[in-house]
Amino acid sequence: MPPYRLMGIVNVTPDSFSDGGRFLAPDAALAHARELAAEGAEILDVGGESTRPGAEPVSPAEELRRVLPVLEGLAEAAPGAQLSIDTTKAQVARAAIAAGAQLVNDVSALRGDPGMAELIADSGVECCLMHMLGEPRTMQRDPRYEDVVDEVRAFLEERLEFAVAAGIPEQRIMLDPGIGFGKTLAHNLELLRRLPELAGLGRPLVVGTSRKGFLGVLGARAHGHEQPLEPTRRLPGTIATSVLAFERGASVLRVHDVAPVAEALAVAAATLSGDGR
Ligand code: HH2
Repeated sequence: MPPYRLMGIVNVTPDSFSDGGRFLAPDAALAHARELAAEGAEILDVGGESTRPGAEPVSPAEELRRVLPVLEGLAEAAPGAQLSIDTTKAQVARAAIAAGAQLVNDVSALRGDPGMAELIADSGVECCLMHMLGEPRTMQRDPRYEDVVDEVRAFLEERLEFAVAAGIPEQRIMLDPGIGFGKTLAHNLELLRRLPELAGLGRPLVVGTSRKGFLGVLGARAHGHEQPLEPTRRLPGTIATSVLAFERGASVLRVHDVAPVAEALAVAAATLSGDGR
């Protein structure tokens, strides 16, 4: 068993920053998710609401209309994969769990919906708690920290305590620094560079850099261009940061392009362990 897991991103949205609209039809999303599972995604993260900077909120009914057929289809079509629901709403999570989701990926870290913690505690599923400064509509307007790593660490520690106090066993909780969620390029780099400080919290770390804006900026600089690279051209940066995050303690990598990241991580893990068999 590799010392990491890949979480494949299944965005059933018209407006996600990198693949909005491509997989809005349930059949297209299902086919895409099956492909990600075949490429090595042990977790499939299904989301019906974009959290890109500036995104407008979606109603629970609309979110459910998008994600439920995909989760129901995947429960049959990809029985080996762990299904994750990317939502901040308890109503959406409840129906998703009934349809087969075993993990709730809550980018609000249980702050978005007062019913979410109890639902997760009672239903026995796992959860991922992510750091975000502000909310998606406004989070990239001049985010500031004294020390981003210290502040993210303190936040995650507090949310972990909150979740445990609400009845969610610690073994069912993963933590995520929330790359790109209310963070500048420098903040993202600092968090990745000092990831071992977050690994010190003792829970598995999820890291999602896939195709994010800071990789567009750094990638463009590498070519001497001013305009950030388009999201679909950010795979080299996604691989570099995913490998480094793994080396610094991440155990789940959330990515759009599963096959190439799986290959890069296999090589990185073999190199680190020296095990060529
Ligand atoms: N990033 C996004 C969404 N959900 N969840 C976790 N735990 N960690 C992340 O870094 C994370 C996340 C944003 O990426 P994407 O889903 O591709 O975009 P969008 O929110 O526009 O659908």
